[in-house]
Amino acid sequence: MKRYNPSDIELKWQSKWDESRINVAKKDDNLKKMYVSGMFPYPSGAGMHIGHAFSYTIVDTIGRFYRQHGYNVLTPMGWDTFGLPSENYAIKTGIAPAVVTAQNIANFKKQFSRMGVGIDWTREVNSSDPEYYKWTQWVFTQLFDKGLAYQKESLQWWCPVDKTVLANEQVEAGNCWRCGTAVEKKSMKQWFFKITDYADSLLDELEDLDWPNKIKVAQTNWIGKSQGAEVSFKIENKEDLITVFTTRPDTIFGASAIILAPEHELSKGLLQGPNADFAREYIEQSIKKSEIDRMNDSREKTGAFTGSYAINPANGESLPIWVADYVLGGYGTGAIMVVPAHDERDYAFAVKYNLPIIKVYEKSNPGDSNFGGEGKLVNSYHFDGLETSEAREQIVAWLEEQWIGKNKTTFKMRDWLISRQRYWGAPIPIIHCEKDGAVPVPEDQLPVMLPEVKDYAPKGDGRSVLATVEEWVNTKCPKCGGPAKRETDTMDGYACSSWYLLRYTDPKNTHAAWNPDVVNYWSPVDYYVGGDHAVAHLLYVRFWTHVFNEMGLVNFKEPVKKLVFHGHINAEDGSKMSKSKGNVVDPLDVIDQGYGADALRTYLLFMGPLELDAPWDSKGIAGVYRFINRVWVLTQEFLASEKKSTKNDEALLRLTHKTIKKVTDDYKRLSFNTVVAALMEFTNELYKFKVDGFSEEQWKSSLSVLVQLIAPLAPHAADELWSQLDQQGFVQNSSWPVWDDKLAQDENITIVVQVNGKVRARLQVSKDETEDNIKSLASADAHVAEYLEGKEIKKFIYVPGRLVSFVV
Ligand code: ANZ
Repeated sequence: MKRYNPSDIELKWQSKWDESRINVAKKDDNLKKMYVSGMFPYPSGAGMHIGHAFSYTIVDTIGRFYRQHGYNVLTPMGWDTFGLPSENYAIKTGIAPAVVTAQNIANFKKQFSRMGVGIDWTREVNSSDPEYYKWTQWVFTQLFDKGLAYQKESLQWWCPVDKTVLANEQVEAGNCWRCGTAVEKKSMKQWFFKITDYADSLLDELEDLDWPNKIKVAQTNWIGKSQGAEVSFKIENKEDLITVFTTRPDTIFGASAIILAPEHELSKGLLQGPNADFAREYIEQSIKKSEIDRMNDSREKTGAFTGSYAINPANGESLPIWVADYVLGGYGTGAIMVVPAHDERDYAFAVKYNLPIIKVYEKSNPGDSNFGGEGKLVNSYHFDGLETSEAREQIVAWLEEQWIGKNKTTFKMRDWLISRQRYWGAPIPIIHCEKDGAVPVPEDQLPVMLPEVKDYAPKGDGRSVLATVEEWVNTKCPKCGGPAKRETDTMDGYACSSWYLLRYTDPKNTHAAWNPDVVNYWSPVDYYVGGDHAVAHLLYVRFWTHVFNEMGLVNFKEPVKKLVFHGHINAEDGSKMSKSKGNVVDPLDVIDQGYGADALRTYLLFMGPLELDAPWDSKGIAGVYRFINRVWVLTQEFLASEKKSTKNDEALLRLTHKTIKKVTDDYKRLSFNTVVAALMEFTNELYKFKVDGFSEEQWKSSLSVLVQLIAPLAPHAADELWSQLDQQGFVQNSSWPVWDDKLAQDENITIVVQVNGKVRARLQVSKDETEDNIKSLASADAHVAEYLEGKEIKKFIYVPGRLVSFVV
């Protein structure tokens, strides 16, 4: 009897798949398409890690499942190659980033192949390939033409010793992460994309997306839409007005001060009297603090009185004007009215600095905290007695009549800072001309190639090393032909990843970034798989697609229909895997230890619901290996047997149909852990049936079904057994087994699963299922698990045959 030895069969089938070009996808209007992609990886020198293995196994399993259903499946791959690690390596070694990148890609490709991940390599893209970044640059010029790319002076962190700009993450407690020097803010011209113009449409479209709730919430909070009003306050003895943004104009009678952000344009000009020097120093110090520190509400509030006063337009009262660092320069108008009675931060500030605390509404719910919430107005003259919501409208209308107030919607999201003063990125395709200003590079002159340099280190003047390549910098203005200089900033890598999903559909196009017909056939992506970038990438790619839609370049707004946001795989003890701790599991080691790719893939999907983090378990992988081995051995026994029995067993038939139904449903729900469990169960049952002997026809059919059902998980073993069973072609090209509803019918019942009173899932369980089993089935359900994750289950209720309910 042949033994199951993954290393004998896996390489063989991998080359057969490659030879037959089974994963090459062609547009075919007669076929239903299915576009499945992972987030393209950064090909690091360390090679593929377990997270890659997990992510791309999910992609591949979905792809194979739909191929077996006759879909025209697209599973492409590409490389996110620009960025700091390669550049830093180049600075250290002098080896060109492109050279190292090419080596790393070759290694990654081999590794994907070893995992059995089926990829259409004819569509490979690489973001640092000039053929690719030509079109990234082209998109930039399109955004520029639409007024969506602009240059603006903005304050950046600057290290006076290293003479370089630092990212927010590179400032540690006010000091440079490299040399420890106190950083400064330096005003520099930077390029931005106007994502804020799309804040509303990005919010609106979010609602209907089939994305995990937590990602939608993260994006909603990031966009941070806030409806309120702007109100202008006169300054005593001055012409200027201070405009504040408030979500609670109904509390204007309770204002007891005005606070300006330290960086507010009026703050220094208002300093007068004995406190002026202190306030000036306070402003200087505050500007240096990071926004994250300033937003930390647990910090004690600080501030300084400017010596000036404003007038409350509602009641004519004089309000001291302060400067305080908890008011941020970049949000709203950078100025607030302080209402200590109803805002927690203002309260803390007022207590510290002895400002009046004036209550201006009574809570409708007296038990509630004083802050926030609704009620009836008091101490507010003729508005007394109004509901707060009504008062908001009336007070704004009243201020509007006097031209000092209006409704205003504000967003937390800022424009996307795209400039990087680094070498290894796509050069921003702009030429600066004294006469014509910033001129985009015309399409026929793209790409603006990165020039070759010898030394990649920034020179310390805050510009990228590109600024030193004079023959590259000095050029002609595309408009007037006069002498001009190239922009020396490169683009943030997120620009490259904001359109690669479109490029995959038409990767060889040399006339355009893509052909709309081709993109519109394949897109949007049906399943997009990843475990990171909840906000940045997943928001930017939506933003660009909204713009492309407006430009008529694509016929959809949203690039991704279903987002599969998976958890992370931790070390056996539950801690994060990290090189320094030496607890990293290398997927290729696991394969080489003899488990093979099939067991690794199947185990990765068996670890739990995709959404959840899970610890690696070496016993677990051994168990899954044994399971595949059992499928193997059973097939060998069947092949070697005399097949004496001729009777077709009704129970075996029913079991087979039930399994097809259950497994198909679970695959569709991406509930792969329960797919594996069901196939293990099926295999166990088959072993029980075999004691009666094998009947040729029925067993061939049941084993073939088992092989087809396991194929998306363990494709190599599946193809091997498929051919041993004398079936034709690859399993991927066979058609998915169908079940007969009558045979698949179980005495099943439907159990409703609630979490905190909300229905989160409906479970199909056998009517004899035990309470314990139902509880674990319910908590393993992906939709339920999402709401249980990280929570303590306070109560569990089971109403037999009807309902389970978790209270967390
Ligand atoms: C008066 C007031 C009374 C406020 C009250 C709240 C409660 P969101 O919801 O986050 O938009 N604010 C406005 N601009 C700010 C800035 N640049 N930095 C810090 N805080 C700022 O919050 C809006 C509220 O946050 C505004 O409404 C303002 O305080 C404060 F009972 O005005 B409010």
